[in-house]
Amino acid sequence: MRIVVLTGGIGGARFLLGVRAYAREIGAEVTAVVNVGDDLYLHGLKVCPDLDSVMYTLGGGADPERGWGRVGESWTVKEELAAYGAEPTWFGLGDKDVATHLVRTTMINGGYPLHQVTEALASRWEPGVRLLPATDDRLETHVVVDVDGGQRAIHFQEWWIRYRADLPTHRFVFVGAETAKPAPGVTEAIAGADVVLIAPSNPVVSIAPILAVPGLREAVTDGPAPVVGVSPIIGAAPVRGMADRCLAVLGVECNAAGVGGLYGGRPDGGLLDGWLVAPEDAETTVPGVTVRAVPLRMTDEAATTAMVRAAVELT
Ligand code: GDP
Ligand code: FO1
Ligand code: CA
Repeated sequence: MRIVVLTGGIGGARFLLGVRAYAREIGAEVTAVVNVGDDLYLHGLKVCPDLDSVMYTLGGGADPERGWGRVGESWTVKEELAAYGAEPTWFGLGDKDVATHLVRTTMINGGYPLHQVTEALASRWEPGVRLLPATDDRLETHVVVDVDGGQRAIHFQEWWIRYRADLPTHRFVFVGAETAKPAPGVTEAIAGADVVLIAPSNPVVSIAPILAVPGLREAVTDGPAPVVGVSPIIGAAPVRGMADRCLAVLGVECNAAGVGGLYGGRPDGGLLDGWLVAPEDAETTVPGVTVRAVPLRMTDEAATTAMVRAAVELT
């Protein structure tokens, strides 16, 4: 069996721990198609937060409390940059993490495409699933906001970290999406999948930028595999993070029905055949979609594996 997972960073990475465990049980192969919209250049270094969250989590090197970056991190580089007054000071690169960005940036500058760089980095971490960036091309999520008396587009990271998503916000723009191409292997993996899972990632800034790569959404909607999504919203709130603020910008209600409706049912040209919601959201309906309620809190690998089994069995 071949499983493809569309995923963002922390929520997606935790979900992938369960996908990997389930795949080991049944002898399946897993390909994760990872968001690159959060990526940015900082101090000359190419940083890929979602790819790194997935790689470090599956490789056993992630900080479990923060969710991003490396466990046992030190911050000398950050402190030294601050001593120079080097901006931005609101984004912190840990010392161990910097090594990843140095290797990545050297390879990118040497002409290697991001999927090959990702494969090279992952050979150290042995994540046990194939990690593919959604695209090798530069695709960045920017956010149109009112700030400092004017309307401006700022990078997603500045909106998320510096302003905690707490600015009058008009829309998200996936800069570069029009001309981006799916990374080699992405559409092939989707076309060859037995099931496509949409991780309980942020639908607006983790899943939407993946689907904004021309041809990628169509590969999923027109592909042979059933598509099952897992709700990142339990009750009326994200389990962590600020997906509520992202959904509000789109005018989508922050609940499992809102996100399910945003993805849409496949019979209506949407993505989903199946939608997993939490027991407290069991009344959720999405037109054209089979909805099932199961516990959706990824408290440990066994709970997450049970979620993944329920998702696959929904197809
Ligand atoms: P990010 O890129 O690092 O923001 O991570 P993702 O986009 O992959 O995941 C963020 C989403 O994961 C948030 O909207 C959370 O609500 C969701 N999430 C985190 N933990 C859980 C959990 O235990 N269960 C469910 N269902 N969703 C979760
Ligand atoms: N999140 C923060 O809240 N503050 C940071 O200083 C920060 C630094 C950082 C460095 C590398 C990395 O891979 C992720 C980092 N994150 C940080 C997390 C990240 O900005 C977001 O959580 C995700 O991009 C949202 O998916
Ligand atoms: Ca993300």
